[in-house]
Amino acid sequence: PPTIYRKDYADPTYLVDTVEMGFDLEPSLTRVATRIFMQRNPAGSNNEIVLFGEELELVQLRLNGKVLRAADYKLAGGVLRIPGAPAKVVLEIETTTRPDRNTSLMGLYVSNGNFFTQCEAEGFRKITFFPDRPDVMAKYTVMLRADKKAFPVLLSNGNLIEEGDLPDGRHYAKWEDPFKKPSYLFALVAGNLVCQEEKYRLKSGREVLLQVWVEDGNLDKTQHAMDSLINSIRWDEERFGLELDLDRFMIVAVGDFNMGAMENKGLNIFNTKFVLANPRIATDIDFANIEAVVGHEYFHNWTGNRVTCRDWFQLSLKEGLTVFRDQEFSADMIGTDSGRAVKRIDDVRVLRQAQFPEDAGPMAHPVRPDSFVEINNFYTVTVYEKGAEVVRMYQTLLGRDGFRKGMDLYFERHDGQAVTCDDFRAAMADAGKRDLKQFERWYSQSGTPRVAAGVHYDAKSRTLELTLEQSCPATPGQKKKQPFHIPVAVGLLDSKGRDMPLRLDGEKSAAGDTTRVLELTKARQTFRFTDVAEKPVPSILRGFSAPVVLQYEYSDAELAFLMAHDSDAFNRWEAGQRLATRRLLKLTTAVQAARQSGHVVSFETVLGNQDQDSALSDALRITLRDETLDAAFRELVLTLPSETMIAEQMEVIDPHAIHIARQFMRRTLARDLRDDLLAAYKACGTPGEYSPDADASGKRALKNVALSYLVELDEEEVLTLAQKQNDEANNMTDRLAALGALTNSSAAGKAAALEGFYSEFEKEALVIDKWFTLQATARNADVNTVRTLATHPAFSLKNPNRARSLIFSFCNGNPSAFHALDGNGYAFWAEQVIALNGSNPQVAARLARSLDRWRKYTPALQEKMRHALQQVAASSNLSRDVAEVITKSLS
Ligand code: B3K
Ligand code: ZN
Repeated sequence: PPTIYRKDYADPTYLVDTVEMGFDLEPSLTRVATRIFMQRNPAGSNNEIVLFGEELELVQLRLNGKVLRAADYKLAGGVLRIPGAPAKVVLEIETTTRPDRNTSLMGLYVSNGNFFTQCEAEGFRKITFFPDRPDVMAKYTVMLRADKKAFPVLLSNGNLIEEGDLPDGRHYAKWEDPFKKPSYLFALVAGNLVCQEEKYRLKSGREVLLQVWVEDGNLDKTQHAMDSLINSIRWDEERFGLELDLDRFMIVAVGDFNMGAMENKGLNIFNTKFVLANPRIATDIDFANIEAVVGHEYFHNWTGNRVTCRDWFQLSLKEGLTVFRDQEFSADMIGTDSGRAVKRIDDVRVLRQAQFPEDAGPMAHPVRPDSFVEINNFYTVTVYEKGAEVVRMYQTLLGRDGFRKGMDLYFERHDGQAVTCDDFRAAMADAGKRDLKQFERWYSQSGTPRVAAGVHYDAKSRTLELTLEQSCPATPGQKKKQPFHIPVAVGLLDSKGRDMPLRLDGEKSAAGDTTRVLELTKARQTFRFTDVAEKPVPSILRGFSAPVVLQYEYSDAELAFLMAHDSDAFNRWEAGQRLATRRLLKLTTAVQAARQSGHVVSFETVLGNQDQDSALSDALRITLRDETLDAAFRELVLTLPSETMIAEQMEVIDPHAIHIARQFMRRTLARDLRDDLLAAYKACGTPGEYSPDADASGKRALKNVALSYLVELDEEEVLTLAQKQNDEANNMTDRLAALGALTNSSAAGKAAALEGFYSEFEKEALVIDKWFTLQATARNADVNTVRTLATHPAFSLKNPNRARSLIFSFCNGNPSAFHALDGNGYAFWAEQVIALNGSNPQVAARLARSLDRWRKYTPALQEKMRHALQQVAASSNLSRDVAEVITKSLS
């Protein structure tokens, strides 16, 4: 398959003014009639009309009323070309598709008897022939016709302008979207659905209709999505002055969906996972995710829909920006400073856990990629989460007001247009009167930059020199990197742990702010602080002010000091993570050494002897006891870096040694902190009515992390607590935590608890997903556990959520079992990738990514991984999606 390059961008030859579509919806054969009013683009290079179409039956094609014969156009490889076309064209196209056979879930498909569409990135071409590219924006009118009994609800973008009955038990609905949009934002839904609706008054006084559509029986699970939508609308008005531009806004939930959700204009389509919630079936994390995703899709209405991307290389223009907006929205919804810090820590954890490895692996790409084979493979944590960090850096550099001015200018200039990341950067630079030329490198260079810091304090002159040195490792296609423009937020702590005034050399006096954003633009720079009364402990990269790895040799004592005192909550947490990581790496090395020496009786003894260091336990105890800190924050501090996170710190990854070391550390901490954990568990017990708010969910998080440590002790008393919580929980958060604790313990009742859970929630697909995940990631699970679960009647590879709940959870979330020495985990992975490749290439390609860090592992594992990769590579009918991932992994 060919590679597409950003540098090859060419303007469309024809632009579309309006599109009229008629659908005769039948699951086995749907007829689509499309009328496209187009004009030659003065910027285009010729008079050839270029349309894309895939898996379509072309019934008839008419140009300005004249039927085209096969000789009048060329149709090959999914591209239909009509050469020598006049300046003004009305193109009429009749096609048919087979939605019930569409297992890729792209284009028009059927899920549980209802019709849905997914067009981003290039799914519209599976519905009709069209210049399916985001820089072709047009107004759409859509007529839907279907059997009234089977499909009583007919929805599309924009406003409903007409509906009525037709002969033979059929009916119709006509929708008109008043805004120009690219084809990827087209949507239709038809089926047997019900909705919760509310009228909402905008700040301007205009009233809008809000609807959340679900399958019958789920109306008791829509309130949180509705509340989240209302909060999103209000927030975008307040924070960015952006108003909902439609009179009607709909969210529809569907059980079969490739990703999280889709921002189709006025008709957002969501994975049920990000809509349906009530305390019985959803955890605190689900509630938070729903708020974030509802916000995200809603915010796209401006950042993505009103202003869209010129081409798919610019994807982060809308995605990075919209993730940043949803992160800020969630933080503002919590409202407190400490709550904001918790949210920030959560987001950085995702970045480090998923994006840093991507940036260091064979699929590494810049935030604005230069090439791709299959665009769907580039909806990545780099484009989304690193992209959001890049947007956050504008705000850090320009300030909140400056950033807002930049956003205002962006909309002033580009409303209704399809633009580039450079246009966004120019708006920021012009509004803030800043030179952001060098900042472009965040878009063009891949890899995670390193910032090494060194400090030198001179007591005599009372000056502190902070030297920052940046570098960036080589990534595929990019050997040498140029320096980035990096905002580094810094504070200095005195010996009592207080923030010191900051005065840079040359400044008249210290600024009021005790955090200073230094701008690192050269490979190496020294910043000199004067009037520094005593030798400080530096707090560097506060709030994680840039997506980099900070290298600074803190002593253990300094880390414990920062954990106890830093006014920057992020760095307080970070200090604990550094301390834990350092120790975990030491223990991992000890496990490897012991294994090498041959006769290991028990790692417990070996590790117990080698490391009696209590610095971490002591520091954690102080945090745990500090009731001035939010429970949510204490929970984050108590949570050790994941096995994946530790793996990324190693030259050669040894998943089993990491697992043993981390488990040992959890047991040690459980022993050292037993009484405090028990006290926290009891203090945070929150009976009474469930609420997903930050305070209540923080308490549950702390309580449940305490429980998970305590069960490591295998004491009767604790196992009884877990069993009791499992039996009495009045919400899914506590229930699932208890079930997890039991499953990972030796409790007698664990099998019964798992069975009880299944039968209680058998009818709740999203809960059964959790049931599969819990078992796939359980400590005693191995590939055979997962193989057995895959034969369970409730398992299906065809439903993406279910596939992710079992297969992805095991391959990505249970490293020590997946990387079993016999290679059986990899063999299983290869089978599943091949099976999914046949039905759903997009989901298959995601799973294919599970082995892309194979070169980092021990030689024995590498060999087996390579074998599995080659097995997939050699299988027939490999999709473009999977082929790209496998080829890049092996190259
Ligand atoms: N824009 C969609 C993602 C579409 C993915 C296509 N493979 C959801 C979102 O980011 O909001
Ligand atoms: Zn998005």
